[in-house]
Amino acid sequence: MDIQSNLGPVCDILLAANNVCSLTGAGISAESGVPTFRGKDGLWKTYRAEQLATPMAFIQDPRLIWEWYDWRRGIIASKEPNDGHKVLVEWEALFPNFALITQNIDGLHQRAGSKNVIELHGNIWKQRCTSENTLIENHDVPLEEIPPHCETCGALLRPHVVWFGESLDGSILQQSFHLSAACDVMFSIGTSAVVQPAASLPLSAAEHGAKIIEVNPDPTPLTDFADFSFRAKSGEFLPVLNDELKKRTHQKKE
Ligand code: BV8
Repeated sequence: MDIQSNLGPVCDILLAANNVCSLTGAGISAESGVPTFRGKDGLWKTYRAEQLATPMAFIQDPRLIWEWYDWRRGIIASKEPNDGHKVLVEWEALFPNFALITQNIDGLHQRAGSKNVIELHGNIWKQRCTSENTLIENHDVPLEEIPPHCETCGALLRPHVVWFGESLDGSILQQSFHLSAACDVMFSIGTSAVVQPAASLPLSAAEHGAKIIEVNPDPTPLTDFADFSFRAKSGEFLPVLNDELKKRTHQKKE
């Protein structure tokens, strides 16, 4: 889809919108240097993420799984949010109601300055006691102890993330589907749109009449359902769209 000729129509839709929602995936952090989940850089040792991000893998070898998360934490801690993250921070103030729903666990949206981030799959900087279910936040890089143990009861800690085969937090999921159904525009940014139930959010938005805008260098299963699908990197495209939006907002005020 040609960017220049479609910026105008997209801006018109956004400037008329009250509720704007954005679903992000690993691709929005790619330009920060964080490996995506399924990209060629997504491998660790000889394992694919889907083999490691499961409860069974953790039960079988908690040390291996924590080594993987420790490696990811080290990479994320050394990177910075990119211009794509920063545009979404601006949109919290620009639109009357802006909702940011992310599949990412890297915390880069928060580090960029986004205040209200709905984390569907948890957060790599939080750990949960496997016995008491208590939550702690820990930013040590590298981790002092692998695998880490609860200081209160000594039980194993696990990453506070949602693994494959695990259900998402019911209230977070309900809130996300409510926001998707209520929005006028839904962005799908940097996600391969294959992981459920997150991938159903833009489809739910479309069913309720929202315009769908996808930003991804590659086509995805969502592409055919999108009103606009830009073959672009989010860190490059979002600032271009944001500049055009601000120009038109300024013109509107004159
Ligand atoms: C659930 C946290 C109910 C962990 C993640 C069989 C058994 C059990 C379950 C299933 C099953 N079959 C299907 C399922 C459901 C399963 C699922 O969807 N599987 C898929 C793979 C088919 N889902 C679940 O299990 C979910 N739970 O359904 O519970 C249940 C319970 C029991 C039994 C059945 C059902 C839980 C899913 C959550 C899993 N946890 N992460 C961790 O991170 O360690 S998911 C993981 O994938 C990440 O969170 C990631 O965010 C997410 C989605 O991936 P993407 O973000 O899209 O990343 P990806 O690499 O795929 O794509 C990146 C994209 O960016 C690409 O398109 C690329 O082109 C683009 N890109 C690259 N550069 C840029 C860019 N875009 C823009 N700019 C750039 N510069």
